[in-house]
Parts: sequence; C-alpha cells; structure tokens
Amino acid sequence: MTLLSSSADAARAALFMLALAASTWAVAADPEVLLVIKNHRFEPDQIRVPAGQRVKLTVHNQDATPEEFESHKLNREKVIAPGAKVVIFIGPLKPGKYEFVGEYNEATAKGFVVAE
Ligand SMILES: [Cu+2]
Repeated sequence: MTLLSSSADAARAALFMLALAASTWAVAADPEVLLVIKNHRFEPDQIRVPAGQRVKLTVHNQDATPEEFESHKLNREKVIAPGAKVVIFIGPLKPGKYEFVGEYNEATAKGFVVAE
C-alpha cells in the first residue's frame, strides 16, 4: 500500500469515499408505498410510483379473512393472512398502468399502479 503523498491525493481519496457512500444511500432508498386491504378493498386503489426504480410495496391486510394480492402485469402473486403485512418488491417498471386485484374478492378489491 502506498502512503498518500500530498493533500491532493488525500482530497481525491475523500471524494472517492463520499461517492461510495452516496451510491450506497441510493440503493437503500427504494421508494416505499403502504397499501391497506380493508372491507375487501385496497386503500389507496391508485398508486403512483417512479418509472425505472424498484419500489417496496407493503400490503397490510386488515380484514378478518385472507386475501391474495395478484397482478399479472406486475408478475406478482402473494397470499396475505388476516391481520398480516407482507412486503412485495415491484419494478423497475416502464411507464404505464399496472392493474392488481385481491383474487378472493375481485369484485371490490382492485386497483392499479401508475409508473411515470
Ligand atoms: Cu392467484
């Protein structure tokens, strides 16, 4: 290992460490969305997310019956027990509209994600 020979080298090294830390923060900062299932409906039933980024979707089933979050367009399917919370990562998505349903109550439990 070479010792730093000048303060310019030290400054460059500090900048490098800063860049490294910044890229780590960027990875940790997935946008988060909370989705509640209540009375066999999603609240909210419309979600806006940034296109091109992975998004952390937390789905909290507040009903007394199980529900299944299902979306063919998002390629996700997950059963959620009564009272349970699950995390579903979606994206990165192209701009567009992505419908989802609660498969056990499709008449009322439906919504969509808009990526823009
Ligand atoms: Cu299903």
